[in-house]
Amino acid sequence: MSYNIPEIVANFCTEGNVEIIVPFGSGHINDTFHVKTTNPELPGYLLQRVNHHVFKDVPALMNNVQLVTSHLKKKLAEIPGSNPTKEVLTMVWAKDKQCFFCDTAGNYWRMYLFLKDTKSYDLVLTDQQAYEGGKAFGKFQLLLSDLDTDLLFETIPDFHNIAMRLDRLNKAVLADVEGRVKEVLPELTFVIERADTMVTILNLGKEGKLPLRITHNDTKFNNILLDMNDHGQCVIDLDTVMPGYVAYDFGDAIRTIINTASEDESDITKVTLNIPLFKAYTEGYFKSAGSFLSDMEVKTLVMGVLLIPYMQGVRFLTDYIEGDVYYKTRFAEHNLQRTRVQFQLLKKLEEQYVVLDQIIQDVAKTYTQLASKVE
Ligand code: ADP
Ligand code: GN1
Ligand code: MG
Repeated sequence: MSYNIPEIVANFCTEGNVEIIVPFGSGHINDTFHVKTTNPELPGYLLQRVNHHVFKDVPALMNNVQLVTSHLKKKLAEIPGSNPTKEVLTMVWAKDKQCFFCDTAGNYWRMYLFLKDTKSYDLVLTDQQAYEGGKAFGKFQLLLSDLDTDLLFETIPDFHNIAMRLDRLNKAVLADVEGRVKEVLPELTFVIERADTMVTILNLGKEGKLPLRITHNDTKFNNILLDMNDHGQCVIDLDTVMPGYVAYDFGDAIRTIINTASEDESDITKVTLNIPLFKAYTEGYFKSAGSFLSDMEVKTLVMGVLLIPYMQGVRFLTDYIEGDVYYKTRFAEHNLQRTRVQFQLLKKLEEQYVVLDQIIQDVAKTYTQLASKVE
């Protein structure tokens, strides 16, 4: 799809003349562009078309983003040495005084200040990056822990509800619109074998044993911007910030950090676990979030580490069976390849379940001991 981007940019309150617009990032849902201006002093802008087939109520979503970013900026302003402009996304308003612009074709656009001298990583390379990622997502949850969850609109209902995801997969199998079910029987067996054990977090939540907090819900590692020294700078991609369980955010981050292969690797033998990166992320996460996590939340973190690759595999598989209607794909079996990577990752994680849980419990214990010494 091509858009008249200069015309769209003209609807926002920008400074300087637009010089060049480049497609940006590797997201699967929205379209992102870096808008550069002729003024070298200005970092430019980040323009995004929000996918309104996925996010059915973009104005309500943008209201969430507005609430979350202003809350984060207010909280950071109280912390000495913080820089809210660098550490939180800043929205650029449209000329009609809304925080988005809707074009004549019904596409929704939004703009942020471009954060220069930052990097996002699809694959994590060093322990420091993983540690900084954990610190950044933990701090994000901490700073939002006093924002009323009721204020946030659920941008995708039942986003991390595994029972609903399995139901959707079941319906896709029954409809089999593309005739692809016959190709994925081993994957379906894999899903069925684990379905009963994957509802534990959901059930603990329903029983009132886990608090609903404001969580990010898309903690892929590339949704953190690191600065040029690999320090965590800003958590981005706020479309799915809504009430959730911390184990979901933990599991999604680990899914993208611990895997030595990319999310769509064609050779699944390359999927192995980098346990030092797991430990580093866990340490960073507890450094920021250790003060507010309940014992039950700590216990469920390892369950999130299994659940999220499972759920992600279920989602890719459903999309494959439904004919690739949700995620951007570059070739016919892209979603199937992604599914196989998630399921291979899950197999490896299952083998190391005890080791991973021990690391979490050790880090939690160290954190509690240190915290009690400070008191
Ligand atoms: P998607 O929903 O498609 O994943 P993101 O909001 O994550 O979109 O943005 C895509 C990429 O654009 C990010 O991975 C990051 O590299 C870059 N990016 C996003 N926001 C900014 C920003 N404000 N400044 C600089 N780069 C950004
Ligand atoms: C999508 O937009 P992006 O690429 O950051 C998806 C996430 C998945 C991820 C898998 C709204 O995230 O839930 O975990 O792909 N976002 C949505 O890579 O569905
Ligand atoms: Mg993203």
